[in-house]
Amino acid sequence: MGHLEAFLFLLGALGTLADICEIPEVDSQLVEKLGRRLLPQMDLLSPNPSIYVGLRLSSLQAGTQEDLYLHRLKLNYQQCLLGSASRDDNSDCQDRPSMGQLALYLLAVRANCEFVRGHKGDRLVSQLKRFLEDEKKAIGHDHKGHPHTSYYQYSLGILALCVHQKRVHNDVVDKLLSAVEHDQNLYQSHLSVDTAAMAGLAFTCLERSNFNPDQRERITKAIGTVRGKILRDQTSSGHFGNVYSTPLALQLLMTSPVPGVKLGLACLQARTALLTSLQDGAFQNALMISQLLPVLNHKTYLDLIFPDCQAPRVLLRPTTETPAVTPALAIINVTLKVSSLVPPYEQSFFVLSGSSLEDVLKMAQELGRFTYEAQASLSGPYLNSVMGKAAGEREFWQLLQAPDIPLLQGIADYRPKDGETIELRLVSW
Ligand code: B12
Repeated sequence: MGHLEAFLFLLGALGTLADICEIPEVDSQLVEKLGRRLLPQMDLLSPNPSIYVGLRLSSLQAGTQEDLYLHRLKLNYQQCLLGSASRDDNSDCQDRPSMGQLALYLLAVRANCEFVRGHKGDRLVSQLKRFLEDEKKAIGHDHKGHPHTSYYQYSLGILALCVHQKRVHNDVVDKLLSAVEHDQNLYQSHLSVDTAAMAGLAFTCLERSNFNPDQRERITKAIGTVRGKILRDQTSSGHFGNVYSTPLALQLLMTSPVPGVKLGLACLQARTALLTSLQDGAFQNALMISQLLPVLNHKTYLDLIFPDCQAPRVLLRPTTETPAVTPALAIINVTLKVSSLVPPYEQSFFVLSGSSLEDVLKMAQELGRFTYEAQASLSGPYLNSVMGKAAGEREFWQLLQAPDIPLLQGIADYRPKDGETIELRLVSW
């Protein structure tokens, strides 16, 4: 090859590289440390399907603990979703799993290279289809309504059916397509990066499986739209949206190249940003870890179409090491504020440094004048009521660092700093 040809070849190779989102290898010890944080979570009472999916798509495994976990997931979801008799027997089954939880459960089954089958499997699939039909009705013919859950869960539902090779009705897909198409026209997009990524994963699965050939063109266009949105939402630090939406965003961007876009560079910047966040300890929450682990193993939820259950994975062992330095105990001052209610509430508390926001809420409740309620979710405790005022439909109690910075973590994970004021604000979404 002459010099010119070699130069052109190199240019071509670099051009192709620029179109591909690849995440270079991350230090395996760092990945293991992250994976080990899931182990104690796997002993908790209600199993979390996202943790199982995350582990199976990672380079790590939890041995027999993992098999037991899947067994518990199956028992739990089948009992809670099928048949009222078994529901009475099972005290773990307080709430019926939502559409998104059922979808995640089906992803977990597929992560073990199984297809849902038999009478029970068919009933779960029918149930998920029914959930989607109900949501479709809630959105309405004119697309003016909203799903009872969210477009995130709607996308999860379509994705789960798709990886199980179950066809989804064109009408159901149409609602998600319309949500993305209408969002595109808005100056400020309403779909979060997480939701856009999940919708993109669902569409890409449909595109690859060719399940909805009549809608193929719209599906391909919608994939381009959500990818474009995610790339536009890259921050100066490199994250797509924020640190916690970056894993799902990368999952989508990794699925296929985008011609003419410097995708490779954007993904490298995201990887660097993620590594910095990892080293800063940003990933403590099990659900967030479960969305990140596949990315660090170059996998995405689309790998559940044809999962590789023989791939070697490193066995995780619980750590025996104790923290090198015990942080000095200090007392800090945190102020809690609720302005959305009459009369407003504001009170300062002295708590140990390192306390979570949940610890502060508990203390406020114990001392009187303040009450709250939280409900368990796959992400941890979700604050749903403050001073007896429960968030209504499409409302939520937003957590803010006063005056106006929304927190990126929930009440159990966020640790206020000395002198900080935390506001709980009832807002619509
Ligand atoms: C939809 C959504 C919401 C909706 C939920 C309502 C609804 N009807 O769906 C709204 C807009 C209300 C919301 C609120 C918040 N959210 Co949100 N949310 C999501 C999203 C996009 C999907 C969640 C979902 O449906 N999962 C699938 C279902 C099957 O799982 P699930 O456990 O049953 O779902 C429930 C919980 O996830 C819960 N929920 C939603 N967000 C959060 C956040 C936390 C910390 C907790 C404990 C629970 C929780 O609502 C879901 C529906 O009931 C995720 C994205 C993601 N990557 O996971 C972000 C996400 C989980 N949310 C996040 C955050 C930070 C929040 C807030 C804390 C923001 C704030 N500053 O107030 C609040 C929660 C405050 C509170 N009261 O406790 C972060 C969490 C990061 C982390 N470190 O854990 C994520 C990852 C988004 C992000 N990239 O920043 N959220």
